[in-house]
Amino acid sequence: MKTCPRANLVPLWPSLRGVLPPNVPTRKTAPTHWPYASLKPLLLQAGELTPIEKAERRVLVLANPGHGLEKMQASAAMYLGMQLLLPGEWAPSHRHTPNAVRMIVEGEGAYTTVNGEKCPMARGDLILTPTGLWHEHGHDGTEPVVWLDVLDLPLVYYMEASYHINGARQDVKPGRGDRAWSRAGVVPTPIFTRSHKTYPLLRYPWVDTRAALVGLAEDQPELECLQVTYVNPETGDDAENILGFYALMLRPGQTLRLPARSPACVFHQIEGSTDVVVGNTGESATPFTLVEADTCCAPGYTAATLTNRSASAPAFVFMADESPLHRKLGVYEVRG
Ligand code: 1HN
Repeated sequence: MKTCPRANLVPLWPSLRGVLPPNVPTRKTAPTHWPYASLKPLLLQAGELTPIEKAERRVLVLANPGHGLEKMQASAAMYLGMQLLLPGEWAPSHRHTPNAVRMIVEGEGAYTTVNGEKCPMARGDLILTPTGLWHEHGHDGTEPVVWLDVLDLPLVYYMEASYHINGARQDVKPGRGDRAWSRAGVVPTPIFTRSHKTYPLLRYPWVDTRAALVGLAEDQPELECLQVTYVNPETGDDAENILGFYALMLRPGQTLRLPARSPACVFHQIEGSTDVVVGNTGESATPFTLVEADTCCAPGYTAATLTNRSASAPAFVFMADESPLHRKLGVYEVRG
């Protein structure tokens, strides 16, 4: 590129097509599969080699090669990491500007305390640690616990708005992040709700999410896309401001085509096994097979086809995407 460093000026015209390509944006996000079977031994090895006191958070980042591994990005706006906490360990309290969620992958007995609410971790649970809320992790159990962290870190960092503050161990208050809103349709009466929390629900137990999906499937046998969205139950808005979170059920043997949409998307297998084809079937399509605890990602403006590999049992998939961000910015598109 021709530049004029003395005046800090560059001509636009040689780069115009590059920054504004015809019809479809250029995407660095490559379809990528992170099998849990190859990740887990490395994470356990990190557990032996790296004390939690040194690491603060013991995480292997699921980095997208299209962005360059050192960028620690799964997509333009999403960060993914697998975190390991061993029995008795404690990851100290801090808060930061990026929003995070954790999807619990395996193990029992660990918890995240979020602004004083001690949220127990069980497989498939979703725990929110939104922007600005104190959070620390502890483990009273006997087995290693692993969870998937999903953050909007790449975006917040790009905005030059990413920073953290360390804090003291939190005083635990009553509540465990989930109980005030555990039944849809019967909610705490607003005039008596004194807390006025920005994030009224911090923990979404998998037993309830799974039951909602199974109930939806039984109630609406014609419904093709059995998907629920993790929302703020008070407002109905997405649970967090930048990334969206969803759980999907595939009926036995079902194939579901998800249309091409502008946001990039992450798939994580909670139960069962799913064939994922990223892109339109044909030459450019990338196939992955997700077994339990596997994770993959798809770039934006790209269709995906999901097939439950079992003919007898449902499959359950957790999804994260950049939809809330795209909608707020006015760039959200469905291409069909
Ligand atoms: C973080 O605060 C956690 O609290 C995990 O467990 C991963 C990655 C980047 C920035 C902050 C945690 C993180 C993180």
